Amino acid sequence: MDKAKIAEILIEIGVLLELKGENPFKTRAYSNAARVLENLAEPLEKVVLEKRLGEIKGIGEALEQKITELFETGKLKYFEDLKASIPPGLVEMLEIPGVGPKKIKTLHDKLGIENIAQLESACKSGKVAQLDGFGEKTAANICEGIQRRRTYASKHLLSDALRAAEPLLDGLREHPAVIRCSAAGSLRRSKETIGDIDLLASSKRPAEVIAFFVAQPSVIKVTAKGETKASVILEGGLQSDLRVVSDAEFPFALAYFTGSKEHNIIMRQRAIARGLRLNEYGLFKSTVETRDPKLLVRCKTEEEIFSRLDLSFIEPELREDMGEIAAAEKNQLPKSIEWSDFRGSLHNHSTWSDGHNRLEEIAEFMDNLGLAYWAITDHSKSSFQANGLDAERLRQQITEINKINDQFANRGSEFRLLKGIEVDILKNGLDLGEDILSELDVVVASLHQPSNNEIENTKRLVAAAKDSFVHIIAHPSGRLLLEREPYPLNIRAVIDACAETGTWMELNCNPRRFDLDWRHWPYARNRGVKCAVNPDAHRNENSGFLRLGAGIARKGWLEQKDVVNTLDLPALLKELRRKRNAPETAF
Ligand code: DGT
Ligand code: CA
Ligand code: CA
Ligand code: ZN
Repeated sequence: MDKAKIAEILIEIGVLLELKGENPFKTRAYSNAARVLENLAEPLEKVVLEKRLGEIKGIGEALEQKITELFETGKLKYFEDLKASIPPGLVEMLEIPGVGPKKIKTLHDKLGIENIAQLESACKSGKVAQLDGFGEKTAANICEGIQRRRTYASKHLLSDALRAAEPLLDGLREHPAVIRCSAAGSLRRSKETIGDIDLLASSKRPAEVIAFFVAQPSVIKVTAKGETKASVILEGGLQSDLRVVSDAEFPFALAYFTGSKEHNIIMRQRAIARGLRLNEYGLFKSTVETRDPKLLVRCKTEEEIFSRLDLSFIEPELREDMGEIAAAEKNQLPKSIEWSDFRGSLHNHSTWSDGHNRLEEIAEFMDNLGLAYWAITDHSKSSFQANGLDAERLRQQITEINKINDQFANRGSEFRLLKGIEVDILKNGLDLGEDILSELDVVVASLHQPSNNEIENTKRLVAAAKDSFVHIIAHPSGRLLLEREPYPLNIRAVIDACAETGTWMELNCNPRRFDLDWRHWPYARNRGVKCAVNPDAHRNENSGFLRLGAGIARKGWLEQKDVVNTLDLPALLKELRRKRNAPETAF
């Protein structure tokens, strides 16, 4: 078992012990040990083999033995016994936002609550509000959290759905009985969260394709299986539907099952207005519902279907009933950005704060990817839990980056790290002063500790946008998909402030964020606000988020010219200098 997995189990043990009401020193020892393991400089294997675990600060004899057992066997009897001694309903309650082990223990001890259903009814009957340390507000929050969890449980992150879908699609593509295949549904539309994975294939031998699909290694349960369609549950709990159609039907089925439902309804009406019928089987010369092949208007591709309805091709990401059909009619659809348009990224972390890679490693990696620049924007000092930088350390980092850039220049490479910071927006302004900010190439500003007051949050973000040293407002809403709602904010006011001051807004493309939401981008774009699609990378592999970010940017109707990190380095540097040189009144 590797050390990340072991650390995870240690953390879980700490939580379970807290649920049991063990003393806080004992419970904290486990989370401390987990952190120590994660930050271990040498390979765990070496330390275990040389029996030196016990010598490490934060790991006593008992922990040494447990870590060794996990490392060697992948199991831990102590952990299994501990889990078995706690009702599973109590552990499940931890998934409710704002409900921690201490509260759960109180609820269990005082009200005998053992699962989420009992907790919900106790909240509604007012029993929870009467408990010491709870109150009306807490009870209401718990209720809301339970409801939210219910909706979230049926949704999955785009990144998780893609990871599950790709091997399935690869398998279908190579299958001899498959003619064409594609993802459909919300996955093809690149929605930020996915209900289920819809797959479509065309074949003359559908039964073979269905049999192949349900036998895939990632399938843990087959929930429905017919001649031409099947539904399965995949590892991780995602559901996937496969439909197999004839190749003549394929483009129509693809258009239909790509959706969205709202988009389909308008397309259907458009067909009817032309004396035609559009459904999953075809486009028919008929005034009544039919699937009669003699009436079929043959189309080999989706493009031909759109064209037959006097529309230019609408990219799947745009099919959300956000005005795309009216725009397609007038040939005014955006020329969607492609992920290969990106030249770099403007918001990322290194080991100087909470990132996992050193500056040199980052530079090498991004240069090898063919990118032209990569901004290092570690956290500022107020984010002390993320080891944020003060002015002094930031100056050291600047020196370090200059050195690395010189090395690249000396070997004739044009790749550059950009010097930057992700500066916290505090109640009374930015976390760092102008003297140091002025030495940086790029300043990204984030609200990491919002208040629960809309006016207050809006004021802080607007002030940051007006600051002539801030280039980008990062993850403006603060949401975490399926986890945390946005903080209260007047987002239009923030967009307007960015438009007036020439400040850029981030489309943070960490798949848990995708923030600013794609639904706001058409407004921002119309106001002239430029977008930075930023992976907010904490490790080199996170550069892959850019690809997901392109999908979300396309949903936001963004084109290459709207996105600043598609600029080449000289053009980008010029744009970065523009805001600082501009007099405040110029906008
Ligand atoms: P999801 O799975 O909740 O993330 O969202 P979708 O869009 O993938 O929805 P899903 O899986 O229920 O259905 C896939 C597509 O099938 C959907 O986008 C449009 C089409 N579809 C499903 N039901 C209907 C319907 O009742 N009417 C129409 N016009 N289209 C439908
Ligand atoms: Ca779906
Ligand atoms: Ca479906
Ligand atoms: Zn960040």
